[in-house]
This record gives sequence, structure tokens and C-alpha cells, in this order.
Amino acid sequence: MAALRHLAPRHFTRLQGVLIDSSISPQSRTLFSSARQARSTPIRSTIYATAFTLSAGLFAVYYFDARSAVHRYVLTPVLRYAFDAETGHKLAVKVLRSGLGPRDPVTDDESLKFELWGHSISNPVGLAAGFDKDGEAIDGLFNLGFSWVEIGSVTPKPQPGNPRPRVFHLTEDSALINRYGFPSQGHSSVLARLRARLPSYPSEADAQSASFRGGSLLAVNLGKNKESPVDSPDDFVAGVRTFGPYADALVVNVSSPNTPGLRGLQNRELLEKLLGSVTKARDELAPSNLVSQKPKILLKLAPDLDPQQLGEIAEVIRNSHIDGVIVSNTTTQRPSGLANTNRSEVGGLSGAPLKPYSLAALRTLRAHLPASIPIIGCGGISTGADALEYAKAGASFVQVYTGFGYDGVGSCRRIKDQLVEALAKEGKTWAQVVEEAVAKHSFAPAQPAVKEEASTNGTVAQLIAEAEELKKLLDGFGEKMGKKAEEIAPHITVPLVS
Ligand SMILES: Cc1cc2nc3c(=O)[nH]c(=O)nc-3n(C[C@H](O)[C@H](O)[C@H](O)COP(=O)(O)O)c2cc1C
Ligand SMILES: *[C@@H]1O[C@H](CO)[C@@H](O)[C@H](O)[C@H]1NC(C)=O
Ligand SMILES: *[C@@H]1O[C@H](CO)[C@@H](O)[C@H](O)[C@H]1NC(C)=O
Ligand SMILES: *[C@@H]1O[C@H](CO)[C@@H](O)[C@H](O)[C@H]1NC(C)=O
Ligand SMILES: CC(=O)N[C@H]1CO[C@H](CO)[C@@H](O)[C@@H]1O
Repeated sequence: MAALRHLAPRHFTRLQGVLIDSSISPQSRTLFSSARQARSTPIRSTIYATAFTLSAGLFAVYYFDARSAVHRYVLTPVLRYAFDAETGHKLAVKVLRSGLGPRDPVTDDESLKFELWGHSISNPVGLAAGFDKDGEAIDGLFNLGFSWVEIGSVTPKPQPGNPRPRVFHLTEDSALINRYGFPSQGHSSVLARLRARLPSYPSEADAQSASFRGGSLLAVNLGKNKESPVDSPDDFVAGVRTFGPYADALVVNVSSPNTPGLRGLQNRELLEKLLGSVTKARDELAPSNLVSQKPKILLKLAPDLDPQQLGEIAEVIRNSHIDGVIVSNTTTQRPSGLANTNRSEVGGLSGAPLKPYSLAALRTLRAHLPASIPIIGCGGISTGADALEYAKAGASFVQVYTGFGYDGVGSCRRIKDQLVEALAKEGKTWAQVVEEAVAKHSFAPAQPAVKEEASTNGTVAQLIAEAEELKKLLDGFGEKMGKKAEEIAPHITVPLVS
């Protein structure tokens, strides 16, 4: 500040010197003359001022429109190159939190609408967990056009996560590797933020969902503290009790690569216990005066489970009161095609290279879960075509993270526009595509029971047919017998068939 004060008068003096010096160079003369003209014609300076204000205003309009190319091609890459991955991310959250973030200015197309748990959702593009870990930018994120914002993972107590650096860009691969280790400000900070968002007088429409916006849902991803026992559901149960009244959905994970799936009775029992405790805690929540429904419970899975493990998990889910599944978290696998040398960093890989793994896990799981349990697709989605691919595999809607990080604030709008176009080409709505895929690929409950029914129906029909044959025969026989009997003793009838 002192330096500025010191500098400013000197500059001013020099400028004044240029303006009044008669022995000026041709260049300064130009400067001089234009400056004098500007000074001499107030109208012109007004025009300059207006032009400046207008262009600033235009930039603002451009900036506040999330679709603008400036975000995708200028601001987002600048953010990426000017800062390390984590600082860039933090800055983005700060801007979105400030309420000065850009907005999606377009109403969602009718073809994107779908129904979920009795809610009408305006589009199928959600934000995955991990971007807004502490629930700082919820409304800024909804403003970008997401229909689902999932904050977290939130751990009961605050924890710092792993040492930095813990996020790595693989730009050529459109991917990220992270080993954040769940840094979290803890339940009470995040709860305070959720409470601060509550409208003072929730209207009828508001009360439909914890997002307090029509057509969109708010989810909280529940985490476990590092020092908590691996096999205890307590942290998740605490999460349900804390966030239940403020969320439309709560997400618990069994996606740690350290838990090697569900092989063996012990792991199966562990999952049964976890799902049982969490759904029980939800059922025991007092009815909320804010949100009309109790929160749905979702399970988030890793893509690194093999088909047999997924089958076992699905069986446990079918016998639980879980409302849905998110497939998937990041992968610990490293596909051979990765170009960036950051591929050798330890952590979870996300973005484009994750897509085949997530899709494969989703397809397997869809075949093991009945149509009544929705699956949310996540992993490597950055275009409308990606989203549609997930819908055709039976995902009810999708989530993005890495694609959003690379493409910037307009990413959600762009995916939606591409989807509208792709759906129009197919002559279907999102809901129709999903409904067809789910009907086709889902686990058909009690397959053998259907067969039994069919064979039972068959047997009954056969029995009836046979009985009718028999009845005819007997009728005929009866008639004959009757006649014979009449011949013998006309007053006696033989009731052979009643
Ligand atoms: C930097 C980073 C942090 C993440 N943090 C979390 C988290 O805290 N909890 C969680 O459930 N998933 C977390 N994820 C996983 C994402 O929610 C998502 O499942 C995964 O990145 C796959 O989607 P994508 O390919 O679109 O990024 C994180 C992902 C990234 C890249
Ligand atoms: C690896 O990731 C770090 C952190 O994002 C980044 O600074 C570095 O440039 C990346 N390396 C390469 C080769 O891209
Ligand atoms: C997701 O995967 C990463 C690494 O693959 C792992 O550290 C983490 O525990 C998993 N679960 C969640 C909820 O992110
Ligand atoms: C069996 O019959 C019942 C009752 O008529 C019917 O609802 C059901 O669809 C039939 N099942 C088959 C497989 O035909
Ligand atoms: C965020 C979080 O709590 N992740 C957990 C996912 O589940 C595994 C196994 O239950 C835990 O070890 C992780 O800490």
C-alpha cells in the first residue's frame, strides 16, 4: 500500500509532464493529442466510458452464462495450468460458493425429465461426490444446471486426509488420479451450512425436496473417520441421524479397494449388518417438517469388483431396504493405454479411462437387481453420448466429476444439449430409453416362480380340458345308463354327474 502511494504521484507527475511538455516525440504527441481531444470533448469521454462499461457488462453476461466458451477454453484451462490441481479446485468451489458463479440460463428440455422415488427430476445429469466435500457451494452447483448435487464424503469428526500432493492430472487421458483420503470438515460444520440454507418459510413446492428447488435433489455422501473400526457401521449411522432431515438421499460406500469385495461369509455378514443398521437408522428418523420424504439410502460401489462379487452384493441388496446403487467410484486399475506419466501415482483413477470398467460393473449389477432398484451411472461421463450409453445399460441417471473438472462450468449444460439432440434422433425421451433398458436388462424376480406359474396354468388348463372330456364321456355314459335304467325301472334316475 505504501509502495503504491509512493508510486502513484510520480506516475501522475510524469503523465502531466508528457501532457504539458512542448518538445514531445511524435508518439507522445499522438498520446497527447488524443488525450487532449478526450479532455476537450466530454461527449467523447462519455462514449469511451459507456463503451468500457458495455464491454465489461458484455463480459459479465458472457461470464455469467455457464455455456460461454470463455469458461471451457480460457478460464478452466487457465485455472488448471496456473494452479496445482487442488488449489484450482478450491478456487472453483470459492467462486461457486460466492454466488458470483456462472449460471445455466436455459430451462431443461421436456425430453430430459424423469421420475425417481416419486420426484419429478428435470434432467439426468448430477454432480458426483468429492467436488463439494464440505457443502460450501450447493446452490452455486445447482445454478450450473445439475439436477443432483452430492456433497461429501463427510466424516463424523474433521480429518485432514492424506498429505499433498494427492490429486494428479492426466490431461492427455482426460483423467485424474486422487488419493485424497477423505479430507473433511466433519459433521458439525457441514450440518451448520445445510441449516444456513434452510428457507425461513418453506413453501409447498420447496418442501418437496431438500434441494429446495423444483426438479432436483440434494444428496450427502457419508464417510468414515480413518481411525474408526473398519467393520463398524457406527459412523454411517451417525451420518444418517445427522443429515437425514436435510437430504433427499444419503450415500454409503463399500467401495474401498482395501475391502476385497464380499468373498466369504464374513464380508457378506458385514454388508448385511451395514445395510441393516443404516436403513434402520433412517426408518427411525422422526418425520421431518422440512422435507416430505425420509431420505433414500444408496450404496456406492467400486468398479473393481468381479462379476461373482457383484452378484453376491446384489443378493444382499435384494434382501435389504436399500433404495438405489451408484456405480461407480474410481478404479485402482490402470488400463494399458494411459499416456501421462502420472499414471504410476497411487490412488483412484477417474475420467474417460474409467468408463469401460464402470459400464461393465453397471451391466453386471443391473442383471442382478430388480427393476425396482434404480442404478445411478458414474464414471468417465463427459458428453451426451456417454450419458446415453449409461441409460441404455440401465442407469436411471448419471453423475459427473472429472469431465466437469476438465470442461468447466458449462459442462452440465453441454451434456444436456447433446443429450436432447441424441434423444431427438432416436425419437425417444430419456425416461423411455431408461424404462426400456431397465425392463430388458434387469433381474427378473423369482424367475423359477414364473415358470411354475406357467406350468401350473398349463396344468390347470389341461385338467379342465381333461375334466370336460371326462364329463362328456360320463354324460354320454349317464344317458346310456339312464336309458338302460329307464328300460329296467323307469322311475329310477342315476345321478352320475352332478
Ligand atoms: C478428486 C476426487 C475426489 C473424490 N472424492 C470422493 C469422495 O469424497 N467420496 C466419494 O464417494 N467419491 C469421491 N470421488 C469419486 C467420484 O465421486 C466419482 O465416483 C468418480 O470420480 C468417477 O466419476 P468421473 O469419472 O466422472 O470422475 C472423487 C473423485 C475425484 C476425482
Ligand atoms: C502430474 O500431476 C501434477 C498435479 O496435477 C501436475 O502438476 C503435473 O504436470 C502432471 N504431470 C504431467 C506429466 O502431466
Ligand atoms: C473410492 O476409491 C478410492 C480409490 O480407488 C478409495 O480410496 C475410496 O475409499 C473409495 N470410496 C469412496 C467413497 O470414494
Ligand atoms: C396364469 O394365470 C393367471 C390367472 O389367470 C394369469 O394372471 C397369469 O398371467 C398366468 N400366467 C401365465 C404364465 O400364463
Ligand atoms: C469415504 C469413506 O468413508 N470411505 C469408506 C468406504 O468404505 C470402506 C470400507 O467400508 C472404508 O474403508 C472407507 O473409508
